[in-house]
Amino acid sequence: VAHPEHDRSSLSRESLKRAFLDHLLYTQGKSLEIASKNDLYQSLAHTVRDRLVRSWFDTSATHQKRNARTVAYLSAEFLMGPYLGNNLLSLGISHEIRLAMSELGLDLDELLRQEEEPGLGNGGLGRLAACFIDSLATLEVPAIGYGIRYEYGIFYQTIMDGWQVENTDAWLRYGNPWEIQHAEWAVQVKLGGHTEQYTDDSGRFRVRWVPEKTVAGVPFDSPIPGYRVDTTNTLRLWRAEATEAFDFHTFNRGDYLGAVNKKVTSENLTKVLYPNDESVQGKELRLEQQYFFVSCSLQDMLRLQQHRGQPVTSFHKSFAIQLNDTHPSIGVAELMRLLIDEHLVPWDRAWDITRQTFSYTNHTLLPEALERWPLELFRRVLPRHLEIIFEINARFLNEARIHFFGDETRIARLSLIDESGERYVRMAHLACVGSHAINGVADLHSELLKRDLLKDFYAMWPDKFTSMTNGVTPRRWVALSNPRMGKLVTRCIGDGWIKDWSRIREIEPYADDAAFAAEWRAIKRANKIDLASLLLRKTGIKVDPDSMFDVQVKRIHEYKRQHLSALHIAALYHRVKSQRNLDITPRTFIFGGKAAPGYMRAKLMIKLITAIGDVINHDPDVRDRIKVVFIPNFSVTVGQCVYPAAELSEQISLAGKEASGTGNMKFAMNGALTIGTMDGANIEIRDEVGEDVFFLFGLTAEEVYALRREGYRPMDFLRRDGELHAVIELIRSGFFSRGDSALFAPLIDDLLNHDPYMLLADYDSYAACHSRVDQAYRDTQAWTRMSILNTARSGKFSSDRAIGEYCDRIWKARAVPVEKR
Ligand code: DL6
Repeated sequence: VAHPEHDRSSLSRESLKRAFLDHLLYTQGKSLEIASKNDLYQSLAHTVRDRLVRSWFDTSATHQKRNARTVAYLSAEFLMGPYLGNNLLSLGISHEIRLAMSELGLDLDELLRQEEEPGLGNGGLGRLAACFIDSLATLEVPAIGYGIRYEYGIFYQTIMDGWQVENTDAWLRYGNPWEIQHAEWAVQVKLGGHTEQYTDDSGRFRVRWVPEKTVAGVPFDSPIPGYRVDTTNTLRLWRAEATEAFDFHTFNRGDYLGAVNKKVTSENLTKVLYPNDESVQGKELRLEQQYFFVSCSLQDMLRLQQHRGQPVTSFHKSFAIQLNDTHPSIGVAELMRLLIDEHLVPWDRAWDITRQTFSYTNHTLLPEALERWPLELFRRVLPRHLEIIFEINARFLNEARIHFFGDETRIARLSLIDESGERYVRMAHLACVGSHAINGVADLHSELLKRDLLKDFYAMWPDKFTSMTNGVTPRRWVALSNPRMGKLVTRCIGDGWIKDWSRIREIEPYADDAAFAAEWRAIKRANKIDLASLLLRKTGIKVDPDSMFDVQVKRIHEYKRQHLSALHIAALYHRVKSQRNLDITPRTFIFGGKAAPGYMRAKLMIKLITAIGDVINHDPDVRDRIKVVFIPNFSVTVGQCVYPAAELSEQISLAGKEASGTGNMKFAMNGALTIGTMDGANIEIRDEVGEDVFFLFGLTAEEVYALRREGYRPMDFLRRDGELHAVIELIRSGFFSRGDSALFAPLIDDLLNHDPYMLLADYDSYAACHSRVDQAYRDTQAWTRMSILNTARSGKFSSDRAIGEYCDRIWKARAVPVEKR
């Protein structure tokens, strides 16, 4: 972009340096001599942000002028990862900035490490949202990501005496250079109170909501640049603030402390991210958070609609709203409220608009993750919405009765209100009824939705259902995380893969090229050395970069079965101890992930892993052939170091439980082979890469159901397997817990008596599969070949492909190239 030297857009090295020093002086108030590392980082971040502003501006002007259909991605979580590196990549100035910094005596990598990652998400769902908005911008599709600007993101995890300890994540401590606050676009959000009926001037019957309180929503915008295109979309996150009117009201009554207290209460709304990924707790604050950001976002879209000079009745032509799981599903009732109560649109017309606007993605089959709100709590927080939901439900059930005449059991199952005991509002049902499209996130998951969780909706509206397999962005997960591999690939096939990951297929012929394979191996080794030094820094554990790096990083959950891996590691140890000279492939088992703070079983699983590791890592008989490391505070930043160094990717959930998985894709792109079950997107990964490039084990979803139907008895499986029996006895005896035989009893008793995730049923097959992995790894050339093929055939798993499908099949949105001014 050839802009004058003195403006804030120039990309020349000299002006980058000048701009950086300028920000150091005028934004941070420091000189190079006295600047802290944070000052330097902030100055660089501002320098880079300046360079995004023009295209950001041009993008919104183009979208407004063209009245282009805009995708609004509503998500309670956006796990963005650090911005600086990604923005440099998108602008194509990483190299120039590196040189500019080094001419000033600074190291770019050190500055990159200063960034506090905004941890505004729990895991898969939030990270998917981040990949999707990256792809939307890169594909030049008009889009806005709407979410919550939590003051505290996901907790910071440390490990003390082998246990998870949670610390607050004050990510905003030094300010966030990537956001711009737009107080002028603040909106008001009502909460609580009651409703009143009245007749308007034209004699029409209407309802007015008299809230108990009103909170202001203030937008904070961050630019989301597409990769090497002129499009820069927006991530708009809302912060709750007390409204002035409300403050004065209380203040004037002389209740100063009360006013301040209420101000604090209002602002609590966006204080903290709930740290549960697959379970809901029915907390009032959580419902308020959801409603708050959804109402802010819908009001904002209606403002934009007016700004574009469009009538509210063509809202659905201007916006396609995606509900990222049920967290924003209150949007269905809120859009109805805004249309009928505030814009006086008749019900039928409003319902038509609403249904054409929304679509819903389900991300989980786990029953404990299905959001439902006790009716009385819901009424207390959102009295008007409850009335609207009752009306939607009455009309919907009338329609359902035509489909399922006389089948009242099914009608009760379909209802938006669960009346089987205490009454609840079922949010997934609201999302289904109010959307024109419903999708799962991998083929198996979408099938199971149709067959099981949403079968009644499927019977009623089969055409609404579709499947959209997840994807991840190759920009962050390869270009940025694995620059060594990126360089090699670019040298061989050009850099087209960064924007079109399907082109990675072009490296397939190199799988048989000895020089390429040698380089591939050397890169993996260099990445392993980097990870080994990170592990040493974070845990004090020294690992051998020539051992196989066998990795399981993801949220800690029973269904993901980190404890299956723990059992297997303990069994290997048992084998090494009982056969002194056993010839095994040296392995480093690397774990990482957070457990929800109230999820005791998951926290105990972390303790089990670290306890087993503690014994193995210190036993001289093992002679470093096995190492076990739990890397604390797994995050996007840590992931960027882990995926490129992994050789084996553990994707071992019980079949039918993991909706898709996206870590499995990041590993595959970076050349790690998968050991996995037929679950989620593993199935499609195996289809793509080939069954000989995938280590498959375990029951299929069908077999899991059959076994459960027959009556699963875990002990039947234990008796068949002597080694497993010995391992379980070892754990139970307190061998890994300094003689404390009670510590792991809850885990072990559960395995023996219930084993809801069927570890014992899958154990033999898992252990046998690991023996195959062991053998395969010994043939270095064959392993390297598999690794290259694995990456070469991972083209399907880009979020660009996924977003292309959403645009074509659900959103009917298209690319709108930005006009530069
Ligand atoms: O779709 C993204 C991601 C999937 O890849 C994971 O399989 C799934 O577990 C995860 N789901 C959640 C649960 N949130 N809710 N509800 O994070 O979504």
